[in-house]
Amino acid sequence: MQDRLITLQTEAIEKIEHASSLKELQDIRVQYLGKKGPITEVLRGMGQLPADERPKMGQLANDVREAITSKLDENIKKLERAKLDEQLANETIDVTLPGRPIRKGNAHPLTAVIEEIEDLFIGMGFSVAEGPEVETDYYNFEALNLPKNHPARDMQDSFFITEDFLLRTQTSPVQARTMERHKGKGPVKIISPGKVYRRDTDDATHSHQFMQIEGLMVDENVRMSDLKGILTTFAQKLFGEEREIRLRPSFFPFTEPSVEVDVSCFKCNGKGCPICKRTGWIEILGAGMVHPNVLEMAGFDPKVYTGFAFGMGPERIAMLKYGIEDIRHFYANDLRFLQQFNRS
Ligand code: 2U9
Repeated sequence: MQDRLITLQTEAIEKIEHASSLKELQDIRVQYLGKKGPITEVLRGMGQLPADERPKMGQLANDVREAITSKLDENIKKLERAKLDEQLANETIDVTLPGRPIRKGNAHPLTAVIEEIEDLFIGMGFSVAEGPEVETDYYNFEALNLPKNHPARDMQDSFFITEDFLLRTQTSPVQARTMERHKGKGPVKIISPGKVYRRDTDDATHSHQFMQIEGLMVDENVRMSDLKGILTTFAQKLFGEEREIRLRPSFFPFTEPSVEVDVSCFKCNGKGCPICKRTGWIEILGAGMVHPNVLEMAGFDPKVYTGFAFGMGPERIAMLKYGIEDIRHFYANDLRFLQQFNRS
């Protein structure tokens, strides 16, 4: 039995030495030290031994078990150490290596222009209002003094979804809804940015979906000069302090009187260049005094309240600002185009 134990120890240690994985070592532990292992078996045979020999044999058996256990632990540590070293070796980061440039994105040029314009009007006391893109015929047309079968309706081809619902053709319905919520009490001072839809053939200057920013101010004694003041400040903040604006008579069903608003050319300072088509002026938006019918339909008494409104196309502003010739660039998501606006 003594030899058996010694042999077992030698054999186990041998195997432990040649083990190349933690798993193998675990298997050796179970194989030799497990309940069904040979050492346990030897110990079970102890009963056949003379009583005086048992303690010695017992001690030997424990020594063998101890020897195998400590050898196992030693080699497990060695293998774990080796594994860690290998991991460290593979994972060592050469801190002298240059980092991978984190490609920082930036706001879409349209978003940048819209946020810049929003900040300008928020700075003048306007708040930003938003509303549904799927609008009712009432808010998109009738509330804006465009009754059913009004010829001006066809001016802008609309995406009708049903008899009464369409994709809004301008953000004016947001103002009409906001005025109604004021229950005939002023002041109302909002801008409404957002997507609008017109059944148009896309080309360099037209898109079936584009952005708009409209503005509205309704209160007692709001005059055209207030509109001119607000738009002058807007133009100077966006295109340069030395800019001037010019108002030309125009027509919109929802404003009376109506004007087209030009800004003095920021390329040639009004001397005339290709950007301003040699006129010295660039048209940037339309505006006017809110039509009394529109005030009335929204619950405001036109004898007490007056208001002004304006509307602009952010794409047009961004194209002027960045010298972009084709409106479709804004929607094509071509990184070569978008990366030009990196403000790194
Ligand atoms: C209410 C009353 C009046 C909004 C206005 C314009 C003039 C205008 C154009 C700008 C570029 C449309 O996208 S565009 O081609 N818009 O010129 N918009 S006045 O007038 C309103 C709006 C709401 C209740």
